[in-house]
Amino acid sequence: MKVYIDGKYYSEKDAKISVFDHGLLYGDGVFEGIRAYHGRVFKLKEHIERLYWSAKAILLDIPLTPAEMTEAVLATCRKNNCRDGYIRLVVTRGVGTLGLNPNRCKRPSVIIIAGKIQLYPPELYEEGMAIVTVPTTRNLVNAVNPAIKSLNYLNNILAKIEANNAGVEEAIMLNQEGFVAECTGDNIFIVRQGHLYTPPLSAGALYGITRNTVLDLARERGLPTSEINLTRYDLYIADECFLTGTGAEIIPVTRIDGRVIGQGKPGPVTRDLIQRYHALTRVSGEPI
Ligand code: PXG
Repeated sequence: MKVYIDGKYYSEKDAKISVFDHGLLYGDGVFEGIRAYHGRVFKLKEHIERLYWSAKAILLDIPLTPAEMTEAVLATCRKNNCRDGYIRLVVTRGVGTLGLNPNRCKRPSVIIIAGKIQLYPPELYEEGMAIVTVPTTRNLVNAVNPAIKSLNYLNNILAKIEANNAGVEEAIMLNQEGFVAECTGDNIFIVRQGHLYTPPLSAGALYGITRNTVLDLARERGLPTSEINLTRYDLYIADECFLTGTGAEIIPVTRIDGRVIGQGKPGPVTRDLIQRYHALTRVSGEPI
């Protein structure tokens, strides 16, 4: 594997950054997780756009234009013969001093890794997944806003550990008001009486690209959609529930906090959206 760092390619062994990089010292940086399918990078424009939004929010000047960044991602895929895979794009604040002041960091570093994704076990896509609500709440929107895809994922990692401790793969995180925000690396949806619901972004969630794609696919299919605050009660009485993310795609949820959701198996709307999503990944994306 060849890893892109600041315009050069390095072998996996030599792909290293400084211990003085504030990305490491303080989690000061931003990232994206992108998928390639069949020789095309899916939703590349949207991922690049979100990367620059995240960077803008933390006052980080990315040393490449969005067009140069797009080309760097595609070039890294070509270099690695990556046709189906997972692309991790990271921009760190760069090398600085041991103080947290970012103005000591001269130049942000850009890292692009074109590798493989580790998905949820395949049987969970067939049978559905059990998830639980965890005590760790989503970050406040007036702190590090959860809309920023920053290198500071410790809050989500704590929630993931709490899910693992409960014997499940994913956690539902509530916001400070007690409404459902999202999961640790996925957005959440429910279906009830022929209507699709997902929490509004203001509940404290990442502006998920798969979330947007699913809302589009649902509208195309004539399924009414609403972005409204959801409580745990709303999840429990749903007919169907699923999670969306670049890595997970669309994964059915059939048990929440010990309550069986709907019929206890992936429902018809979820299965239809999964098919539509796969169909879209087969035909769209930026050619590598
Ligand atoms: N919420 C959070 C907190 C995320 O990190 C999503 C929602 C889904 O967003 P997208 O734009 O991907 O639909 C994410 C994204 C991984 C992995 O390795 C995680 C994500 C994406 C790709 C891989 O766990 N999270």
